[in-house]
Amino acid sequence: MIMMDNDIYGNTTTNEQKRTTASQQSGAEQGDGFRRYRRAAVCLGLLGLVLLGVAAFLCIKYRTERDQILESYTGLHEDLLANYSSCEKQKVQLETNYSSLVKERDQLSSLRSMLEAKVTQLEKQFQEFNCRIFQSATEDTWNMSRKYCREKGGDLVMIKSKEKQTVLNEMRLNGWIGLSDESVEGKWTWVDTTTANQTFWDEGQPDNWGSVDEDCAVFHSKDDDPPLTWHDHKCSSKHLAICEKSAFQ
Ligand SMILES: [Ca+2]
Ligand SMILES: [Ca+2]
Repeated sequence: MIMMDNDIYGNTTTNEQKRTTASQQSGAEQGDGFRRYRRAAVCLGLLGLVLLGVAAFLCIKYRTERDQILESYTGLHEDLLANYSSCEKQKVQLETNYSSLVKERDQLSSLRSMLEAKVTQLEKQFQEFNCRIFQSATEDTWNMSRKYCREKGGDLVMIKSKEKQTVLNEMRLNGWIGLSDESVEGKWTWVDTTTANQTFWDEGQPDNWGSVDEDCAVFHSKDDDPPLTWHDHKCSSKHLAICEKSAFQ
């Protein structure tokens, strides 16, 4: 019986030891599992933080770039509007200038037609006088101007009628005419030696101005009617030549 008790006691102890060992093994396993779970949780937490940080960084970067693009677009839009406004103003200005130029062109065209008609009329009138009028390009003395006209087949112009005087004045000519009193003071004669019976001296002319011997006649066009345009000048002074020659030369 005693042996049986010992056996029972021994078995009980062994069983308890086994349970204790099993319990310890189970506790150790639970501890390991808990640590693995904790490490896994920590890793997941860290991963989550990393992902959160990356997401926050990407979000900030996206917003920054978006703001920069919007700002750039706004600036570009304002520049385009400003350029468009400037172009519109230039367009209006160019249209105004164009209209002004067209108007000016039409006026000039009208003036040209009028002048051409006037020239045609004057040429016709000079054909009636059987002469053609031309001028020198440079100013010279009376004698040198007469020489110029003669070398061109003509002479300094003679004016023996009011009609011719009027036509020359309408041509707005200025220069020497073929009239002088060099031979006899006060006796004005034409280059063909005839005496000037009908004259068109300006008011106060001839006057030998300043007691200078002024012996040659100059034609100065003016708007007065009748056109009194002649002045006596020193023959050595310089003016353009008003020449005439036969219309048939
Ligand atoms: Ca004189
Ligand atoms: Ca004079």
